[in-house]
Amino acid sequence: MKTYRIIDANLNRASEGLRVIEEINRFVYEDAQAAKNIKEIRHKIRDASKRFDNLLFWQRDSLTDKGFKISQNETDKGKTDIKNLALRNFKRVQEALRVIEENFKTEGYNNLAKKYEKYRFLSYQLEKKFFELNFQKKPLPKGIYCITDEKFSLGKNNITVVKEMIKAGVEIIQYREKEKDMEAKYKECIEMRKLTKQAGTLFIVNDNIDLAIVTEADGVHLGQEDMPVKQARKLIGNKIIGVSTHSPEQAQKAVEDGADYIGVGPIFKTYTKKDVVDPVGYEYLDYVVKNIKIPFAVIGGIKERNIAEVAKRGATCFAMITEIVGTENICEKIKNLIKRINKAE
Ligand code: TZP
Ligand code: MG
Repeated sequence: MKTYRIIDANLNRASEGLRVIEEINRFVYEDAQAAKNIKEIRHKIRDASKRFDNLLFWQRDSLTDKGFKISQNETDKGKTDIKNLALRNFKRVQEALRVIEENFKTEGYNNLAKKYEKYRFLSYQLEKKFFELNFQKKPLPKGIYCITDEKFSLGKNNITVVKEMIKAGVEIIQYREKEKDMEAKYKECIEMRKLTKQAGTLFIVNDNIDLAIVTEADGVHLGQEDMPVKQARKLIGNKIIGVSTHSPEQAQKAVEDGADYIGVGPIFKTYTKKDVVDPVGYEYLDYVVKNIKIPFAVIGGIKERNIAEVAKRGATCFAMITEIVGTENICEKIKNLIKRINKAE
């Protein structure tokens, strides 16, 4: 009969652990789908042993539980963080499910034990998904890295342009807008974040780390005059930090400081950026290909006519402004650019 006391305690443990995870998904990450998935398994765990409810209830005697005294006397281990909290609760759920499974087996309820085993495996999957989604940084995608700039967008607004980029299937978009005030930029970023999230496109904000954080972008792109990487890291946690570099020294420093990727350029002459440095040409690109171990995106004057050449020298991610935003048919342009890259390989 004591087995039912164990099962009861562990059903509670599993449900409570799931509830903690559910709330983290709901309130911290505002991920309604994940919260719903957790809630479903929480209910299934309860429902599966519903017919034992009475028995379990009568076996319960929480106040004389020796474990209760032990945990009450445990000293406070200090502050933890959300990641740890979620991890601990996933483990708690899995352990509890294992205990339920084993105890139902002892009582001869093998099918029920199998059910709890299934829930345990489901919880491993949910755990993997949770950490992938919220904590694992995606590497810099290969291919086209789109950057906005409304004044070169042939009269289209930034949102329209971003919708076309998404439609073309690009995997990363950077919001770069030098002419607007913070409020206008904030509104655009909020809208773009929504669109890119739905599409699964990485969304990076240029220059303003505060804007990147409040709009829940995937990361920030910093120039040499912007906030240093080490300080930015303190604010943005493990989100993506990209840094513009123009020389081997800057590249080395970005790596040492913990940047996730670097911009390499301007490869060619460009009139898009005010006070831009002279083209670095292929010499610096060759250096990066050979010596730098983090991902990089080439930038500056990249066009359909020269992209293959740059690809042949070892670049795999190509950042562009005017070649993409300054064309009538963005989808068509992106298709053509990809064709050129693929041919160069
Ligand atoms: N950083 C180095 S060059 C450049 C930036 C932001 C401008 C790139 O624009 P374009 O139109 O692709 O040459
Ligand atoms: Mg900048």
